[in-house]
Amino acid sequence: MYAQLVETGQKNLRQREDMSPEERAFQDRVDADIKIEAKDWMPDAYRKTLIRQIQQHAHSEIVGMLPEGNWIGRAPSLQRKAILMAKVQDEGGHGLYLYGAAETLGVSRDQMVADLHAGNSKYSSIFNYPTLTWADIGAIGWLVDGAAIMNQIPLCRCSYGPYARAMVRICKEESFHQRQGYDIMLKLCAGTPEQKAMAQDALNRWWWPSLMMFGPPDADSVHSAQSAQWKIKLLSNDELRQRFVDQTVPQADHLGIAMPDPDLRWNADGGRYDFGAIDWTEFHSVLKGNGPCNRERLAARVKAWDDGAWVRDAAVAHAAKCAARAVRAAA
Ligand code: BYC
Repeated sequence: MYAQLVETGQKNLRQREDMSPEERAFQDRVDADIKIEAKDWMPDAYRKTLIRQIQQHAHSEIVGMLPEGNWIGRAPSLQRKAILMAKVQDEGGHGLYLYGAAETLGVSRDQMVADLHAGNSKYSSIFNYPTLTWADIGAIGWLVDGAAIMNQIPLCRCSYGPYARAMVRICKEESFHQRQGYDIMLKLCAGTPEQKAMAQDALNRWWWPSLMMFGPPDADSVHSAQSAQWKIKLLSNDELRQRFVDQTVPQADHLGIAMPDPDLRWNADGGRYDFGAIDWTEFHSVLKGNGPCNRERLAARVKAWDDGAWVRDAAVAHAAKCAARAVRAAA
């Protein structure tokens, strides 16, 4: 279902002495924290790496609308419904900024969508899990958006200007999303025993997949070294995962619910929480297309694209009519 790894044409880190003069000048700009812009010269592998990452990110935003959109019609109050609708629309907007940023690198939106639908481009593993109860909407905002912010704040400082600038706005909106999720969890945890049990059950199911969002351990992360050299990645998968754990455990304590990890404990010497082993077999199985909802998610996206064909056709016909009218008026 999925391509296993995207080929960027570069297997090893390029050493300075192996670089062409153009590559050296490019690396110097990156090292000096000067943003790379769309029209600047860039190594082909840098361009391909960014297209790979930004389009996966865009797809994640769009596919990420599905599990939450599933609860708009069942939100427990008008206010919760309005908030959730706004959040899901925000995610659609994030997808558009990101597709726009990827287009500046020379790939078309149609190509990116075709890659997603053909299973040639990934989206975040997290969106292949189901939203079974209203508490899952709280857990997604708290944990999934929380993990997303942790990963995305450093991207606001990444070397590629259009991506970095898109991330600034996205991060502002994500922090509202995180707070609305935590607010749902606070309400449930202060409610009846049944409501608190729902919150605990959602935490149990979303905790480990949220930790997987940061990607494989650094030792197994094929793209990290090169992306770090190019300042696409400013912090490693494991560093970000650790920061997320350290930030989130006290929030669970405040809610009065327990992390589903018997090995979790405060490490006073290290100044961090040690946590249990992540099930990487599950992660790789989800990436291969075998998560609980992979097929459903892709089918929903393909159906939405097919159902929207008439809108795209109408927009193209309207644009052609306007252009013909302008030509006639100028004649
Ligand atoms: N899921 O060498 P690595 C959101 C892939 S949206 C699926 O470490 P890299 C939200 C990776 O792509 C959240 N695949 O890769 C939306 C690579 O495969 P390819 C999305 C994953 O790129 C709506 C292979 O594994 N955020 O938060 O250096 C509502 C090897 O990995 C995953 C972004 O996309 C995964 N979890 O680092 C609510 C942020 N992890 O491409 C919330 C931007 C790894 O060779 N992306 N893979 O086929 C990144 O920061 C980086 O791409 C990653 C991975 C840290 C995710």
